[in-house]
Amino acid sequence: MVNVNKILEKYGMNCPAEEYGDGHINDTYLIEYNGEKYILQRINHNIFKNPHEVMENILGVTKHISDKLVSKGEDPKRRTLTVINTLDNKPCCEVDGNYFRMYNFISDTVTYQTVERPVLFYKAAKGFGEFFNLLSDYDASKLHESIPDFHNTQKRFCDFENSVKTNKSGRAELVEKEIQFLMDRKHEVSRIMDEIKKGTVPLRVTHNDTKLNNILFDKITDDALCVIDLDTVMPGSVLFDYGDALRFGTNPVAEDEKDLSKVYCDIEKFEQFTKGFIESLGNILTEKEIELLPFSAQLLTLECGMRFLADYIDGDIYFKTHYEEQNLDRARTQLKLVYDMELKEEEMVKIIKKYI
Ligand code: ADP
Ligand code: GN1
Ligand code: MG
Repeated sequence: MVNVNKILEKYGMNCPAEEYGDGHINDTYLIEYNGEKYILQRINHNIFKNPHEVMENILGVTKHISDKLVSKGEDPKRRTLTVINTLDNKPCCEVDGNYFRMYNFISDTVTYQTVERPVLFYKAAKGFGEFFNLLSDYDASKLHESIPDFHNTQKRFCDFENSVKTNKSGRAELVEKEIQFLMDRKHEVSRIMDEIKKGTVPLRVTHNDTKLNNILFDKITDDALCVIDLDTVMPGSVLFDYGDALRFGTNPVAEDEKDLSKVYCDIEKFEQFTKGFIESLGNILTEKEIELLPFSAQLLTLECGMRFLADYIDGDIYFKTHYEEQNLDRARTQLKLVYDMELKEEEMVKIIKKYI
């Protein structure tokens, strides 16, 4: 348990902190002090090994976005995160071996855990698209790689095979069917990385964690207002951002739904996201990127399922879990989604053609 008073002292604040949000990685708290709200976060340093570098990335990226919005005559206050410095002017502080940062709380916004209405997903795509466009001239060499090989699915597959071999928790025997599902797709896991190596899929500045709940929507207009969770902003492929958003948003139920008959890729939602994405970025996509759009949804979903399953086999050491089999439930929804996306590939191609 963190000592909130000791952390807030660093900011000259003294008030209670309330646990907040549904992230799998960091610990998030809502703070209310002198009538103003703030977000306090413990950066998970087992995952982000260098919190100072993460903060450097975030400061660079948010300043770039803010400057650009100002130059367009727009007010950046609710459109990008603002890091609140400590009393000694630092963007994060260390307390008892943990690292904390604070942001302004962007009020009158909502986050969604599922796409409640298809149009929300169109708006999400526009929001991520705008984020991406604002960063299109950001110097990628200024970014630290906060998690190396984050979407290197081939490397992730090797890690997964090692988890199965090591079988730290003794759970591998319980999930032979799921392991086999992944093994059957081993030949596909390097498809995007191979194109990156060839140069047919360019590296750009990408978000890399485009889950629906990493975007704040305006409570009144439902417009996508602000892209958050910037820890993984790194050079990557736009296919990672497209595929990962579809992984989370086309599934009509929770990521850990136990009833797999409820889990499928909702093609109407696929269409809404694709429409918004292509409207925002269609003119910059290469031929190879366009060709790989439907596959990227499958691959990013497969990758995430593989990570959940590996973590289950490793004994739940990476993703936060709230009950015993949660990582397994999460892995199963992802694999069911992959299966359904594979069946719907032709439909996806048709939709993409309609908007390109
Ligand atoms: P994690 O890395 O654990 O996913 P996030 O940065 O995504 O953490 O934050 C978790 C949740 O907290 C978000 O989904 C969002 O609902 C809320 N949140 C985070 N930052 C802000 C902010 N600045 N203003 C309002 N809500 C926020
Ligand atoms: C994690 O931090 P959060 O909850 O937005 C994870 C993503 C996964 C996602 C699965 C740094 O995202 O890569 O796709 O869970 N983030 C990290 O829900 O590993
Ligand atoms: Mg998040």
